[in-house]
Amino acid sequence: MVEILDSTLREGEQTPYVNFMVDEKVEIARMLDRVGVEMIEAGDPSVSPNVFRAVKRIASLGLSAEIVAHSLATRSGIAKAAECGVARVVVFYPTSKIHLDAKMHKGEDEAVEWVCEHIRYARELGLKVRYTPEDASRTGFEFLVRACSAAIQAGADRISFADTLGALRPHETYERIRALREALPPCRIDLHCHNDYGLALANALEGIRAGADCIHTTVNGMGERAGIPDLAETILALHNLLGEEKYELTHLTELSSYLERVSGFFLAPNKPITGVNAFTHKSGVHTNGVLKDPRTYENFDPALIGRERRIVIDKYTGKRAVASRLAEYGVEVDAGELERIVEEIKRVGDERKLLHDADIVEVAERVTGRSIDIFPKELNAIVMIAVESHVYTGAVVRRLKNLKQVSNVYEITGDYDISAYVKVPNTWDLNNFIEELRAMPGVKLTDTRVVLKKHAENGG
Ligand code: HCA
Ligand code: CU
Repeated sequence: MVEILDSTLREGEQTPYVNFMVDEKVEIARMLDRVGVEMIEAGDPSVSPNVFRAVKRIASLGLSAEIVAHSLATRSGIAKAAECGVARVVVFYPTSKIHLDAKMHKGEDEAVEWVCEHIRYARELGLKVRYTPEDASRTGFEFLVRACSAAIQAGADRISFADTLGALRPHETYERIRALREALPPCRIDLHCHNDYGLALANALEGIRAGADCIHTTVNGMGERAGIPDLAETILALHNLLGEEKYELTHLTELSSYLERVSGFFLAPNKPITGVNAFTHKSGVHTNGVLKDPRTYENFDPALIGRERRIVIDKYTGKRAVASRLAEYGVEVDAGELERIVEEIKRVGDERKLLHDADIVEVAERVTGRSIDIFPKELNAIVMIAVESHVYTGAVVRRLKNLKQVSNVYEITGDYDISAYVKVPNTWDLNNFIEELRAMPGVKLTDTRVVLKKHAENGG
């Protein structure tokens, strides 16, 4: 049965310019546990005091996932991992000639001896051990087998085959893992595939097919350079292509958004599964197909991961999509009108970069000669309020909270002191509300912004 180790908190934090706060890490670990990943690599406690704190806290949460600490093959690193109370430590040490020569200045025999000594130390401290031969994919096969076999002998029960540079092609990963599986004594094999040629997930899937047990992922595919396989893509591939249904798919979108928010590392729109365009259809041929039967251009229903299909209306769009968009606004048109509306959309589309829904409705109005009222039944606005300097802000807040039009009130920094979220039936009522507000004692100035579109709150 395939397993997933998620390393967002370790490899993911190695993404350039990304640093998580301890509380954020705890939240991420909880969310990963809800998804159901088997292992969470929480960090290398030797990196900094806060990484140490985060690993320790995550280890104490009582999550179902096994909590793993990463460490170089040093006694102090392994001791720190044990202090954090994790179940497992990773002892990582390179095996490729280039890494041994350039970084470690060690020969092969010395390297094996060093690794085994540290694995034995970790076992003495009561830790389970995964051994990672760093740069395994560029290591001579015979030496790789020798190093891994010795590590298993010394007490490691897992080997992470690290394609540290993402240098392999899928068929090579298959062959390498196949041979490794046959050559090694019983152990679990993890696949840590970097994405330097965009082949990480393909490599990982080939590794599984060849008999490996576990795929390493990060949320949003974060990590050094081009990162490693994305958690959501991996889970959907396992679920839909390999029939592995044990993971909870509904949290993936939320987890990805949360990571974007706390990391400042944003996804490309065309990113599979979690990118904004992953379920958006544009050309007439595609939208027509999808509206007749979504299976024409969707591998699976986006609702599976809590997402929605979107259809873009512009010069590529056909009649069916335009009719369906107009129907969303309760606008019905006959066949002749529809034809002319689509023609007009193509003409307007050639002149503009973006067509908004309002433009489409305007075209429909022009073509049909009917006025179309698509304004929402409720108007939402954000009203910013500056308070007189001698007035206590809290007093104005209290008054605002008693007004039925106000749904939320915030005290804020900047030129204004208060921001209120207001819901009224129409512009007339909004105007009256603002007048009332201006007359309120203590209110010096207001600034009102009408909300055009409300998006779901980040992170649910
Ligand atoms: C690194 C180490 C590592 C380790 C992978 C693992 C790699 O280069 O920072 O422990 O499975 O890619 O080799 O991330
Ligand atoms: Cu890595």
